Amino acid sequence: MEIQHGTINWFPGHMAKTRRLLQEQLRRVDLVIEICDARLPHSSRNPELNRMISGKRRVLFINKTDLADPETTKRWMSLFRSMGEDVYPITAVNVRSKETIAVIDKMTKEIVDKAHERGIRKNIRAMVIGVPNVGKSTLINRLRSASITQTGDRPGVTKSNQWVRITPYLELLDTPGMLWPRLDDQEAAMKLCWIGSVPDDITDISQLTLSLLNELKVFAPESLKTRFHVDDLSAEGLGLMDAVCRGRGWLLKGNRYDYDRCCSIVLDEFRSGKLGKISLEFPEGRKETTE
Ligand SMILES: Nc1nc2c(ncn2[C@@H]2O[C@H](COP(=O)(O)OP(=O)(O)O)[C@@H](O)[C@H]2O)c(=O)[nH]1
Ligand SMILES: [Mg+2]
Repeated sequence: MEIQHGTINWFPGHMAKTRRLLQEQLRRVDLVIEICDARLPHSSRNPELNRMISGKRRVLFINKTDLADPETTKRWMSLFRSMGEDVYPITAVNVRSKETIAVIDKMTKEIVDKAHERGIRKNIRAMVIGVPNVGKSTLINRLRSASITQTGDRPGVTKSNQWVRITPYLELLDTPGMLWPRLDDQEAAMKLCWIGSVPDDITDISQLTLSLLNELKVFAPESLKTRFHVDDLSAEGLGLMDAVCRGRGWLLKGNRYDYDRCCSIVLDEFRSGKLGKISLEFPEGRKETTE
């Protein structure tokens, strides 16, 4: 098998369109809800965002906390809070809707109160943004289904303008994921591939899998032993993938290793949390670089 070591760079035309769309909608929203991935709280945040939404009220939801190491997530929360950010951990697939809506209410209370003083009942509009695959649509859908159950509203009414009513006074706007034009940091770019924010087909899947297996040796060696039955953690490069194939019995005719199967299953098991709660980056030493 040959492994391609290409540079990951991905900014299709529709992303530029997405950026324009977000900029247009920004004027109409009271709050920006940014979502990032708890396994990658720094690198799954779009660095362009600060410029785009300066002056807007914003809140950060760290999602997929079920897939990340809880202690590491706590440390990220402390770092972001120490920098003055409003940040809350969530698990969108199992969202606590009351708590989540309470956070949004708290963030927009001042606007609602001011309007109330003038005798106006303010309808709050919040835009949900983030890189692809962080759980934007899941969060909105789960909050919406919770509200349907509570209000007896009819399901399945798709709104053409994508605004989704969550409560009588709150609407959320789902948006397409947005990456930034230059993925300068290749290590971060690779990690964005692992969490599925960059499509697999723009990079070499075997390079992706090998680099993930190498990372697991450092951050989650137990998962290699228990899940893939790799005993010798000193294996490197293709040797590591061979060991995984042997461990799980992924063999083709003639005892050749089934690398295709290996790549797809390793990535799938990592993404679905079967390898454990694994954080891919840590807050220590990040203060200067996180804006
Ligand atoms: N384990 C886990 N998976 C999640 C969570 N939130 C979303 N997902 C999954 O992540 C994938 C992408 O979610 P989606 O809402 O489409 O992301 P979007 O691209 O940001 O809209 C889906 O397979 C979701 O089921 C979460 O809190 N935990
Ligand atoms: Mg979506």
